[in-house]
Amino acid sequence: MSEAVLPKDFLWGFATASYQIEGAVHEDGRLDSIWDTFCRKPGKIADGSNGDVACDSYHRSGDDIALLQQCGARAYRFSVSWPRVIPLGGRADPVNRLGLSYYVKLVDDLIAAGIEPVVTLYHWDLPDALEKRYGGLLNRDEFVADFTRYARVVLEALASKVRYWVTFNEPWCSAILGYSLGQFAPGRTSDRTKCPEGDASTEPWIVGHNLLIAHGSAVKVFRDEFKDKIGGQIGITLNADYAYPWDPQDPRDVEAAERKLEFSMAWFADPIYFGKYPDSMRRQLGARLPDFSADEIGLVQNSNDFFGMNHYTSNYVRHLDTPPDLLDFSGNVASSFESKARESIGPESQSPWLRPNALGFRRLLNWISDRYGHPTIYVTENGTSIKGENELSVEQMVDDEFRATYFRNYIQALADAYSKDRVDVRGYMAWSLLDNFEWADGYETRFGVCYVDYEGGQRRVPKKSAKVVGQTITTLIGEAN
Ligand code: GBH
Repeated sequence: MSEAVLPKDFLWGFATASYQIEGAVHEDGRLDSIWDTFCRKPGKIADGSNGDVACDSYHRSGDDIALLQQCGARAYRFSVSWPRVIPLGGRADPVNRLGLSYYVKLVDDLIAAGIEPVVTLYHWDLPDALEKRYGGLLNRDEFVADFTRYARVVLEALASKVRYWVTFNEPWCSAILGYSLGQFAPGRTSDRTKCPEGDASTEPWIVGHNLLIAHGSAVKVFRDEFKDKIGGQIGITLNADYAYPWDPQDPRDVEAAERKLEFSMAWFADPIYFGKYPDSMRRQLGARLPDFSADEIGLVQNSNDFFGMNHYTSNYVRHLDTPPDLLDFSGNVASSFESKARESIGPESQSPWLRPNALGFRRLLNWISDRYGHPTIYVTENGTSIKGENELSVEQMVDDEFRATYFRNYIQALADAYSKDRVDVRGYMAWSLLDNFEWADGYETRFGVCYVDYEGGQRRVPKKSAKVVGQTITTLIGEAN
């Protein structure tokens, strides 16, 4: 019996998101999300694909649960598709009981299988009707009211059974990729070769602000109306890459690295924990960064029961001597995979932005813990793609040593943060249970610990990494022999 490093009740498992796995986009009353319409635009998705079928999990939740059991998972993080539950999205629009019942059954089946559901309310699939009706996430009052009602509908159905709630997944991605770079739905940007509409100098900051208020409003509903049902906790999931200074001897690079973390994590976490945006953001963005009214900050401040964290990779960050560009969203820095001393951050994966560097994970856990007064952290996503994986035979694909090594190193880094650095990290969800629709990268990039044969009847085969996640964690919990 090995020595226990992680707590006995450590919550671990695997994560997915509705649009990436469910398919069945027009079944049982579901209407389009902004991702359905975005995928139909030419040139947006690498392989021209979409989520029409994906992993067909709408019809195969039994298979998914069987896989989770095979992997030994204690928890499963999935997201609810708003356009399935309220197809037209709005607070006066009808609830679709058929859509809702898919999630009720999923939760019941998970619990019957001994697996704790972790439910995300919003993982990027806004009802397209709301985008068309009033500009979606850009319209503060309408969006907040509609999201709040949607949250209440889902909570009414599930709050007596679900103890872990995430309001929004990665608001940074919704705001920057959706409204600055235009890589994600709705694809707005200042780049007129990509989209006829959008203003990347203002819209991302408005969207981020509106997401924070919508989060705070849903948390209030949860706490006022539902928390007493079975207790339970609610939080938002934020993403950031860790930032190492390019030249650790240069204080301007040390500052630049800090600033980049502020422009990613602290953009959302500072308002929640401190009631204000970071000074570095206010300084650079001025009035383009909205102000919180007293009512708004009353909703946002202290609205996290836990800190949800998604993390994949790290960068070296260098200061710039030129003034910030109007469209800059990173704190006027340059990011790279090589330091001044020519150290490489890590080996390539299939995703151009992702290179494994497990120490960065430990550092980021510490950065969050130190800055925000040692909050309870749940890691709600962590994982990797593999360069060239999609070109391999199935036999080769399931022997995913690169991913297995990634998980061993990252989980060890988490255990070090917990046991040596006293970071209060109590859960870990690997991304992802399944190969799935990887947004703008389509199906060419795989993140699953289980292989999915999209053309071959949706066969699912656990890869080596599926076992490694469980073995590594249970050993650290002190359960394995
Ligand atoms: C997660 O985001 C998502 O929550 C999940 O749905 C997704 O499948 C998973 O990652 C794997 O990608 O284009 O160079 O400007 C991860 C965080 C941050 C990753 C932004 C992509 C793009 C950087 N994402 N990043 S870039």
